[in-house]
Amino acid sequence: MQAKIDAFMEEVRARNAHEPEFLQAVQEVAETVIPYIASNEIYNGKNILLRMVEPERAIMFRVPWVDDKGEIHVNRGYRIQMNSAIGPYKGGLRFHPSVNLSILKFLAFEQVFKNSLTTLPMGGGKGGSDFDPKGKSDDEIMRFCHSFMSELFRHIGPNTDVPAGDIGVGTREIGYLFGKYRRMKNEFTGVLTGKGITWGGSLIRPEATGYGTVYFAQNMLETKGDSFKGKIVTVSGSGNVAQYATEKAVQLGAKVITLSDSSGYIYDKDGIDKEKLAFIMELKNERRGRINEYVDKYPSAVFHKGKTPWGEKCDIALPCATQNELNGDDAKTLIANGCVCVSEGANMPSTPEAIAAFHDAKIFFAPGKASNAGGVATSGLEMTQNSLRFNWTREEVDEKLKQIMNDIHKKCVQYGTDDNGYIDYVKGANIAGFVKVADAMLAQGVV
Ligand code: NDP
Ligand code: 2IT
Repeated sequence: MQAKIDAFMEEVRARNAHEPEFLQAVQEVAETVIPYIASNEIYNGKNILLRMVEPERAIMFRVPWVDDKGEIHVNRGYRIQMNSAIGPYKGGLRFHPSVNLSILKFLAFEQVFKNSLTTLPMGGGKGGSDFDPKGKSDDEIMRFCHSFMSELFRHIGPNTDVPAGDIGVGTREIGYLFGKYRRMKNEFTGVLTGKGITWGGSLIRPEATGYGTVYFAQNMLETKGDSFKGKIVTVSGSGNVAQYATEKAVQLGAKVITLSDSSGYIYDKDGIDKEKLAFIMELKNERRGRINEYVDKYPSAVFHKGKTPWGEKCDIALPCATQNELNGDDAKTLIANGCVCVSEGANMPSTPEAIAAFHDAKIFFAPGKASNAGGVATSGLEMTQNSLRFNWTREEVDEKLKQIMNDIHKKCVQYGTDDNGYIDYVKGANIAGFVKVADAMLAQGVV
């Protein structure tokens, strides 16, 4: 079996040699899905996985824009349309200086499996730009978004490809992108998700990724009769996902002791309560400040410059910042400190060495494609509401989100339970995500 996996990876590596993140994401899927294919006759000899690692389309374009001083800049824009076998391409846009083809292909590939797991009819895609929103004025952000959409608009549509937010893209950016699309197409359609509430957005979409990550962790804990009550939780990041993961964990009775950004992390031994979280939201979402400002406001907290939170003792860890932010040594430290549950809010935050350590220690580990699927699932619910021209209440959307996270958990248990009873959520998510897309691809022939 290992020889089959190695041969497959060799072929993928030869074609995508300079794409380490993409190869990392594919390797993880190959290791669990290739053995499954081998033992399931219908998928044999169809090269389905080889077809799935090749984007249906990858678009790359110039994004010129003018700053407040009148200087002209050029960034690179992308949209990877990975797989549309089960629905229109769906996935976020990331604006961050690290964005490149490898990162967007890994994200688009993960998105195909994640969207399949949500039970909703959505294919997978991802896009973005190496534009750095940090330190830019509102007007500069608007001009950049308008320029980006003046090319992207010809490749997307409510039945073709429906982008949303990701790192560096929130409601403000979606607003500017939507405005430009609407003007260019002369259409008001559900072409983007994460829209504002008065112009086609869904209640709970801002909360959905963070809430879903906690709901999924709750599902895992419940398999052993455990819960969030009284637990110590470390969270990384301080953006959209981290904020709402913190909110839900606190609501469920946990104490969240850390948050971070790319400059370091804050440790608050008293816990980040509702009032402190409101401060973080204002700091990050309105003033666009840095996390170290937290200790000016709450002097009993400590800022650890240039460090990640994984050295702090906790019961539950929620990595909600970015890929490969938690390595093998971090995982070993977490385990040694008694951590029993890791639920990924970010995409691929744990390195392969970290995942192996979690599996060896037999603790609960949920890969992002399962545990952070609540965001895109609620985007799917936004699309449904747009098509119905109707809005559901907060309670209705939250209930549907919970149900979807339950269903994803059940599927992971179905496909991921090992002979010794340990639930390998990586295997479960990969196989369950694969089956739906593969069956659709088989039914539609070689297209
Ligand atoms: P935001 O832009 O709102 O926040 C990102 C946070 O992560 C910030 O605190 C940022 O710090 C930190 N961060 C980003 N890059 C790095 C880095 N290289 N090193 C350290 N910290 C970093 O993004 P989101 O909260 O939306 O996204 C966070 C993660 O969740 C991403 O992996 C994203 O793909 C994933 N995700 C998001 C979904 C959504 O609906 N938004 C859905 C599913 C997954 P700083 O400000 O210093 O850059
Ligand atoms: O990684 C993700 O799932 C997202 N950034 C959300 C995508 C979406 O279409 O809502």
